[in-house]
Amino acid sequence: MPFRDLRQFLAVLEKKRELVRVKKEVNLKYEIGAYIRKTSDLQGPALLFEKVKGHKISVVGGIFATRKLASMALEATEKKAVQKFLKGIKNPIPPKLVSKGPCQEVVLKGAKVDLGKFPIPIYGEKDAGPYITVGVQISKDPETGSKNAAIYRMQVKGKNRLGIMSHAFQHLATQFAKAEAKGEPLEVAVPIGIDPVIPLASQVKAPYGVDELEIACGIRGQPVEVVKCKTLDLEVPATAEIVIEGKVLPNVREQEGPFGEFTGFYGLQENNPVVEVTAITHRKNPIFQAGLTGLPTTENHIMKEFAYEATLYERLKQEYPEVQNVHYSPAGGTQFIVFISLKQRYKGEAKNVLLSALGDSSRPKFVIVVDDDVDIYDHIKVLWALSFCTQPAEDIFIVPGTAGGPLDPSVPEKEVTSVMGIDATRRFGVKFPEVVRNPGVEKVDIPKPKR
Ligand SMILES: Cc1cc2nc3c(=O)[nH]c(=O)nc-3n(C[C@H](O)[C@H](O)[C@H](O)COP(=O)(O)O)c2cc1C
Ligand SMILES: [Mn+2]
Repeated sequence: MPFRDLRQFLAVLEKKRELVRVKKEVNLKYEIGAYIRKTSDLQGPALLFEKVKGHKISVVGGIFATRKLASMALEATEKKAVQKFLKGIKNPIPPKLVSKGPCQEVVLKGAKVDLGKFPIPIYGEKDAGPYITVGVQISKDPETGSKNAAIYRMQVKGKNRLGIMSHAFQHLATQFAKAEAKGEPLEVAVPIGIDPVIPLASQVKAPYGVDELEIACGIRGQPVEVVKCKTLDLEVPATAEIVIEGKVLPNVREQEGPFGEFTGFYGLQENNPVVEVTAITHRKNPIFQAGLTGLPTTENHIMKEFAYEATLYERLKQEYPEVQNVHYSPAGGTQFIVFISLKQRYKGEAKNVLLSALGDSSRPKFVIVVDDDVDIYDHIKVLWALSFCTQPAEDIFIVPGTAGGPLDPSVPEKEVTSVMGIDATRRFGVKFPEVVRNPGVEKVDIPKPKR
């Protein structure tokens, strides 16, 4: 059964000892960020901050801090999570409109809107201010009405004012450009604290016009119940903890950032669009969801893994059925480094797979293809194959001047990069030495040390 809301997921995490309650009072400025940083480095658990200084609302953070937590959100094993995603991508289901939902138990409009009443953390030392980092921005195309759901960070700038950062190639930016050309605002609804499948599904690189919320419903195998917003012509998940309703203002740009980016570096300050908040609705005792972005690994990276892997796997598999698995390393921000395992059938196939993967719209920078006996989820094993199966002069190639991922501080020109393909499969068609094995290792059960 899919989760009805965030709370059901948190209850499961707590039962499985993957969530702990922080009883100590914590500060919104840096302290919540520091806690999530530490738990991310320690590989979990998720954290529920019960006492936030100056606030009655509790904060949950780090619920996607590890791949295991993300797979629990999908109610799948780590191995099956990609398949579950594919099911959702191939079988989207429309959400179900209902007349009311707990997310609107409290409705704040007009002068009652005050973002300062919500525990929105400041994460990084040089961040420009408090940031909403795991809301899901729901919006629609001003001409066709097609919907979109994705995550774009929002900087708190006042009681009812937020900065929003959507890269030009993202779908909200495309919708906003159309609205702005007509001199109109773009409505955007931001549910915070929802069934965790939804933020994960929002990371699918779906074609423009495809609603990622329908993909989430497909992954769940059941529609998400949605309610009409109070001040916008949009619908939001009925069981959200908090919903921000607002409008991206046409012809307004303000400085946004700096913010500790997914690259692990601070991004440049940019002039970005501004959202005027028209209403905030919430449950009676809402939980605010925090989420960390920064030096890998953070939940920002984990959240993208299954979605990106499912999309690239599906595309490559159609061209090269011998592809076994695809893994985006969080070290590369879940974008810049891709590992692929291949049951190579003919000479040169690994290089063709490399060329195809390097041309993917997710814009990887380094792709390594290994044989199918190499565990691509284990960096040591991939680097082992690189060390002992690769001849740099023959197996590595570089393509200069391709369109690259955003925010890469190493590029000489914005979003233009060289990319590298590495064939770390064994030399094809010649006898290669056997891998050392220790018989019976799978039967060994190490006794737990007594403490
Ligand atoms: C935690 C988190 C924060 C993100 N912040 C941003 C952001 O501020 N701006 C942005 O353009 N993309 C951001 N992304 C990536 C987009 O959500 C992602 O690329 C998504 O697929 C875009 O959807 P779209 O293709 O519908 O535009 C973020 C992702 C995560 C997981
Ligand atoms: Mn989209």
